[in-house]
Amino acid sequence: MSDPYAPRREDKFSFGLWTVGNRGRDPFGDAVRDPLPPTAAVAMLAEIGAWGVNLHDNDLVPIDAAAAERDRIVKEFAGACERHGIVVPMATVNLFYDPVFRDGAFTANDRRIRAYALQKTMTAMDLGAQLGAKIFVLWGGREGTETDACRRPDEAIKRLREAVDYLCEYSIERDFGFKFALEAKPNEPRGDIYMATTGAYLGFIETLAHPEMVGVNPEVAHEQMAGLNVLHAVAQAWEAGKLFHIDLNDQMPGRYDQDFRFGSANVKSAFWLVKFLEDVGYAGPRHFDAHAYRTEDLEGVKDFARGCMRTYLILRERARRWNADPEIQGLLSEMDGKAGGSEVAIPAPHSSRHREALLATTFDRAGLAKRGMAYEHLDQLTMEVLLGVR
Ligand code: GLT
Ligand code: MN
Ligand code: MN
Repeated sequence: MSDPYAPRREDKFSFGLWTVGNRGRDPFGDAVRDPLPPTAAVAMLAEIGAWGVNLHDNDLVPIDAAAAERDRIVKEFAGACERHGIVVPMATVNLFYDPVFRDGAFTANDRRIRAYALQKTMTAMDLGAQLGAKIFVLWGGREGTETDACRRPDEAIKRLREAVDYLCEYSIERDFGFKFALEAKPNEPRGDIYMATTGAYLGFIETLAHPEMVGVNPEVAHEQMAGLNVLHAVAQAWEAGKLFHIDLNDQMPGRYDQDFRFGSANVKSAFWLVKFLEDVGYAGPRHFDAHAYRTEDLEGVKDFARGCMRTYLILRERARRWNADPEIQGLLSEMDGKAGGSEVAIPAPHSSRHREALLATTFDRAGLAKRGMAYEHLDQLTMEVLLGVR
């Protein structure tokens, strides 16, 4: 029998060059793995059954590359993608590594740096478009502060808006067809990063000149770093029609940015997230933005990447089982109180007839308050599905 947890192209699993290429450097220790050339990363992703590869401009093209060198590198990379049947669904720009961005990029106080950040992003959009990407992620890792003495935060928001509006115009003008996906993170590398949560970005997007072109890229670990429920953030994005991309990984709440293998730290949260994405029919890339433990060699990196996909597929199978479980479905169907014989429906939209009927209704408040919800039982059934005994 074929492996039911083997990844397939239609699962749309992708990895960033910076994820499988992560060399294990951290603030206290140097690299432990050799550089993984982009073309080798593509070959490896094909070998393990992934569908796509994502990149920052400088994951592929060195920041100081001359035009001819750039063209050679891009051609070679595009060739490798084609040979191995790997697509480039998403591209992004590195606005955080180079020292020029120490005070931020789009929000930096120095207007020349803001202009350079725009220029660098447009060049990265050219690259992404050339490789076929239709999603452009913007993660403002350096857009933040250690001291709020540096600028008023509302000024930073205005600068960010100007930048995103400018980039939307560029995509329209060049006919790239990009959808921008804004990625939030509460802190690290800055003491505080502006737009700390996905919810903050959802509010910001509505103030843009082209809100229809801009959505979000929630990252599991970034919400969890802030102690938030990532499922709720993802659900709000989905409900608003703004879930353009997703970064799957894992993290113990309250710790540094761990970027662990998907599902490895909070398996129950991962289960609800996979179940949600599958139930609603999210059709975008399932991108793993994580990296292997520092203890690993190249084989360990493959184990890490395979593990991300396999855990997703196991959780998907568990979610289907949960949905098909008659006892679980029975509990769900009793929740809304219809069985209690109430005549009061809650229709939308508001009508005067319904309003008057509702105002005239006598509720058995004490009786309603007594009803147990059976969520203990439901959660235990969930745990048993998840633990494989059901
Ligand atoms: C960086 C960060 C990620 C972002 C990437 C996109 S780069 O590794 O930690 O969360 O998604 O810029
Ligand atoms: Mn990310
Ligand atoms: Mn992260």
